[in-house]
Amino acid sequence: NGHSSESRGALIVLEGLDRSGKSSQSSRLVSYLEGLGFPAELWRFPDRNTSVGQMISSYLSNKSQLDDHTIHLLFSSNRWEKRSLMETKLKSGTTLVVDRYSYSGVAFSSAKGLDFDWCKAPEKGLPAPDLVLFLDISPEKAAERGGYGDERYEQHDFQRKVSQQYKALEDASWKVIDADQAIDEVEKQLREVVLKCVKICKNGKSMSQLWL
Ligand code: Z5A
Ligand code: MG
Repeated sequence: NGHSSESRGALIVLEGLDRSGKSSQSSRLVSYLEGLGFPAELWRFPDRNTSVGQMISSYLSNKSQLDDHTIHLLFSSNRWEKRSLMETKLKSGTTLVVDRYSYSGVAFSSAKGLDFDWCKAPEKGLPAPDLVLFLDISPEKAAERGGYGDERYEQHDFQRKVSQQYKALEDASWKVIDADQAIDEVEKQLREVVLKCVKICKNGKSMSQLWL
């Protein structure tokens, strides 16, 4: 009815295994939205620019060792430290296209063997995505793309476990896209759902909190 509802930007998250195409597609989506006149920004987690992000970066590149629980909580606090800015941007009408979010947090840590619900707990109450675009690809196909680098987690059997944990997180906000298609075809399919979502949020869909 337009009385209490307020126009805002959409929180759109891209998830998927390594090399599934998240970073490529995130930046294409931002250009697409900007081209249509919708304010949009590209975000990514981990945000390696903060001091917490630098600890995470050092861990990922094997320059430091951390207990599995500790690194899990650092990834989570890296999202919490960006929460108020995320909310401010969304309320001001900017759509955020986010390369990885809490789903990566839970999928990677639980794939190591940490308790699934324990992994979800610190994420509860973060801004809930309006749309999660899951770029679906097998670990084998993903590995064919330029090969994995030297970072922790970039190994075959581990990626398979991550894939299983992702499946356990799927809910109604997810749109699963076959990521083993040509890059332009994936983009085309993403554009369609993203535009729909941005329009719904602009028309005042209320914001909600993750996993509460
Ligand atoms: N992690 C965690 O444990 N907990 C958390 O809370 C969070 C993250 C947030 C770093 O993340 C690690 O942190 C990550 C999860 C963990 N672990 N690992 N490994 P990251 O975001 O820095 O991860 P990444 O290594 O940057 O992901 P990625 O390898 O960059 O994948 P991507 O972004 O999905 O793919 P891409 O860069 O867009 O594309 C990869 C290549 O494939 C590239 O050469 C493209 O040109 C090519 N490509 C893309 N699409 C296609 C198609 N459709 N066809 C053919 N080729 C393609
Ligand atoms: Mg990436």
